[in-house]
Amino acid sequence: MSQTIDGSTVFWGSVGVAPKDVSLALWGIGTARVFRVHWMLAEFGLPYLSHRIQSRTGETMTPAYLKLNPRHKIPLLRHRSRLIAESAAIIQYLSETFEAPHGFYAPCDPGERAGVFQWCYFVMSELDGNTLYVIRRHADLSHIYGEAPTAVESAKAYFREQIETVEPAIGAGTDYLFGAGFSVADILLTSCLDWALSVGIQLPDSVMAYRRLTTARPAYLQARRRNDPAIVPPPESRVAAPEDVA
Ligand SMILES: N[C@@H](CCC(=O)N[C@@H](CS)C(=O)NCC(=O)O)C(=O)O
Repeated sequence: MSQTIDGSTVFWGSVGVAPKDVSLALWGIGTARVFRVHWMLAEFGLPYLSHRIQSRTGETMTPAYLKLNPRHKIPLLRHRSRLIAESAAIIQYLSETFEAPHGFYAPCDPGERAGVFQWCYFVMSELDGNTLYVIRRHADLSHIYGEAPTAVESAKAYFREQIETVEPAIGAGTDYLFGAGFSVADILLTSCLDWALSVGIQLPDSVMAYRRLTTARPAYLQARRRNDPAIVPPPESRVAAPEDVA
């Protein structure tokens, strides 16, 4: 269920919850990093305000936004008065703050949490930072960061090498990273697989099968729509902007 608050804010809600009552707001749409948070919120069925700002449109550089996030990045989450940046930190925070739905793996034991962190940091450093973002900087954004075809090719090769290390955890692609339990690490990994495919990196068969498993989740499809800059929010109703989002 959704309501358009104004041209740039949508309330993704649930029955019986009004926009003025929600404690969560997310800034950002349109990128793989932001998508992770929409996906997590959809998995947990949490109502939130979605401020539909995009990167490289000037919207992350306004004085109002810089006050919220001086690093001028999306995603940014607000939960009550707390602001949290960094997609991996945001989804981990949500998994520890709200009750996990059935089948979601969000352990409390420090050793088990370390297992989740291990995958999260691997995905964020080896796949996101060291490879996919290098490709983005020196291919799509080469007008800003400079052309570096050798760096792009070696990043693609490195991604292929690193992704092979995931295979023992996912079997033939029939398991999530933690077996039957879906976790924040699966959200991070799948977002990087989508990103890799979009830049022409071929993935092993088992990894493709794993991706079919994760992307068949209803929350993934919901989040794709919520993250899509092209969707015109469904006009289920139009309501006045709460003070919170002015
Ligand atoms: N490590 C950060 C990366 C965030 C990031 O780089 N966001 C980009 C869009 S994907 C952005 O906001 N760019 C706008 C800018 O640099 O002004 C995360 O995972 O959240």
